[in-house]
Amino acid sequence: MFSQRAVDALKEAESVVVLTGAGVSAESGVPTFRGAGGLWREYSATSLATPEAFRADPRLVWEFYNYRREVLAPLAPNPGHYAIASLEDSFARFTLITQNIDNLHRVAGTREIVELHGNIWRVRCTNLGCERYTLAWENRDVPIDPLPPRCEACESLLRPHVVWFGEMLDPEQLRRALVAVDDCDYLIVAGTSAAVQPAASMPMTASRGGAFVLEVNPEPTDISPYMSEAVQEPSGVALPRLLEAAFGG
Ligand code: BJW
Repeated sequence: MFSQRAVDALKEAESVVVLTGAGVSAESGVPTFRGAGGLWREYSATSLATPEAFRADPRLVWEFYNYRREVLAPLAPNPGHYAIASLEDSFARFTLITQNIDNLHRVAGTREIVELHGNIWRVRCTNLGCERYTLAWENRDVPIDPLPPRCEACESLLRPHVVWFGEMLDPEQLRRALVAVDDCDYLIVAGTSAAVQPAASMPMTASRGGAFVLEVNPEPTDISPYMSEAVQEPSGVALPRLLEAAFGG
């Protein structure tokens, strides 16, 4: 349960950032990456979520992402996603920075979103010279077939529009995130283990800048001791309650 101080600081805030990770979608049925039941417990991250893995076996990597798309297709946002969407219109400036690729924040109605690690429903070309190299487009056909899929424009391999380990984040998405974090006076960090850079550093950056930083996670993380407050509850419970306490629902 959060303190009155956390509620009052939110009411007074003008520039709010919410940073989310896989835990925010856990109550929708999306598997997290680390911890019990996490994807990286069952599958090898280095064999499936690196550019080297894709170069070595694009078909295997596409099979993994098709499987993930099939798991995600029927899933819907949960009360945590909706609480975040409701926060957007309460502040002069609001940015959601998500590490999630599942699109559920958009489905819940959040408009100002930075997708730091991409979007699993988007596809782009691997050929630097192709117009579709940077232009990702949405493909919701599940599964993508035949594998591995090829670009209609240039016949090169297509890839999921996600950020793998060792890859640079999209510079524009990262720039928007860092500007928002620098500017904010309140940051909610929900459902992330804060194990993956550069997202993991953002709560500390906000804290050093003087923002109130509220962590929402049923488990303590490495950054918990440095937060203004850490609430050990599921985000689908804590975030609607925070919204209710600050704005009466
Ligand atoms: C609940 C809940 C409930 C459960 N309610 N909560 C500096 C130092 C050291 C290393 C690096 C560094 N800078 C870069 C690196 C390398 C690397 C990195 O950080 N490695 C670390 C593992 C050490 N970073 C990168 O490679 C990044 N690129 C980059 O920085 O480029 C420049 C560069 C490269 C190399 C060297 C130096 C610079 C790219 C990172 C891309 C991450 N990609 C993935 C896969 C995306 C595609 C896919 O899905 O397949 O993104 S990995 C995976 O982890 C995914 C997630 O977005 C990301 C974060 O995970 P998240 O969301 O935190 O999930 P979990 O499972 O870890 O945690 C869930 C949490 O929820 C838990 O705490 C639960 O308790 C909680 N929870 N139920 C609320 N109901």
